Amino acid sequence: MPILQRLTKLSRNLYSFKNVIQNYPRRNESFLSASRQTSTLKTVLKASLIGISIGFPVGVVITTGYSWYVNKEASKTYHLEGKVRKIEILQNKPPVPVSRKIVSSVDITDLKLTLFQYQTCPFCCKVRTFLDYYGISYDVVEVDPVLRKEISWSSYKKVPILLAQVKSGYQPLNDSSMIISLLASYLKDRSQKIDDLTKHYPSIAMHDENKKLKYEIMNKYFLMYQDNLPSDTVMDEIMEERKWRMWVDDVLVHTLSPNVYRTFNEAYDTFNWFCKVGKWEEYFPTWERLIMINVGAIAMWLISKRLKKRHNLKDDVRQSFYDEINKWLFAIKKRGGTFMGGEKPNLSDLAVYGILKSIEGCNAFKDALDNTNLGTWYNAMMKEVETHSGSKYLATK
Ligand SMILES: N[C@@H](CCC(=O)N[C@@H](CS)C(=O)NCC(=O)O)C(=O)O
Repeated sequence: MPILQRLTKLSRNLYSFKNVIQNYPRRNESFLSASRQTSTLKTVLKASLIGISIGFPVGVVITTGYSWYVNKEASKTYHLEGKVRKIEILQNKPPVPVSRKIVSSVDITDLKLTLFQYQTCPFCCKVRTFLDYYGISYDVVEVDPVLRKEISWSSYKKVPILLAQVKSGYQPLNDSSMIISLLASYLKDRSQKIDDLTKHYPSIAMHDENKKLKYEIMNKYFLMYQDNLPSDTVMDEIMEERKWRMWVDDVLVHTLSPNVYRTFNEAYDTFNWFCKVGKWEEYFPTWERLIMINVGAIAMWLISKRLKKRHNLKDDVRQSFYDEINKWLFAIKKRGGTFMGGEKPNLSDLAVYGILKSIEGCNAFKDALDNTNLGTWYNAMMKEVETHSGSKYLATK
């Protein structure tokens, strides 16, 4: 190698050695900060490990404890699984004053009915719609939704309860869909006895997905035809009607609360409307009414948030409400008549109308009229129900 070349290489080597020396402290510093980072990471890891080692067993203990408790509670009632809860006939009418009498001049049935209800409960509106459409007279007992003392005689704690006078006393009928199926079966053949029909709708004990014991009413969407089974074509229509009645209870009704209690102000307006149409001023003292409005509005506003989640409604709850209404209207259009039942309403028309009637005075209902084509069907239904047009189809005995 020529001497000049060697000298150049030496100077380059010396330069890079100097660089290494000069950079050493900086490299050292970054080494130091890296080691600091490592120790921070270690601390975080340690903390997480401690957290996990405490949190995990605590979590396990809580979860195991809770499921042990749920299983223990459920085991107390497992023997009841499949048991029928008999709904006894009452010897005497409960001593509760009747709030008002609905007297229909076209009533050709000899039914003697008392409806225990809240005026704006969707399930109660559904039963009233059925009775009004067929022009059946009935007494109404308005129940206080907070104290519910008017139904203290009943082991079933929800409304509607329909009390039907039978030969041996008063037969309580629980659950709106069961009440409607039973009465519709009776109207097809009025030689049947109400208390005999009740036996086709037993209340059976079962545990739900949370292992809680509840009573489910069997056949509540089924009409009893006895020996007069309908033809296959009619059967198809009956199945379609049944499908929509179930949709009303399982889907449509769950869009109501998150909509009418959407904000605190809406909840408060809704309860004030309930007070007005339910004539609470007439039936309940001021202190009771104030509790009903204020406790009700706050509670329902809070609960409606949970209901929105539970029933998977969209963030804009109105949209979920419009979607379901549109689904219903589209099915009617596809079928090709004014109603789901064709040219006269069937039980699913009565159910949808009844449910929507319960929120007629709320903003959610007005918004639905403005944003969907609900109005045409709804007004046609209103005419049918208010003129008791169903009574035309009842055969005289
Ligand atoms: N499946 C029943 C539901 C009745 C129902 O949930 N009624 C509500 C009033 S809208 C009630 O009484 N709730 C009281 C409670 O759950 O304690 C029916 O169709 O009648």
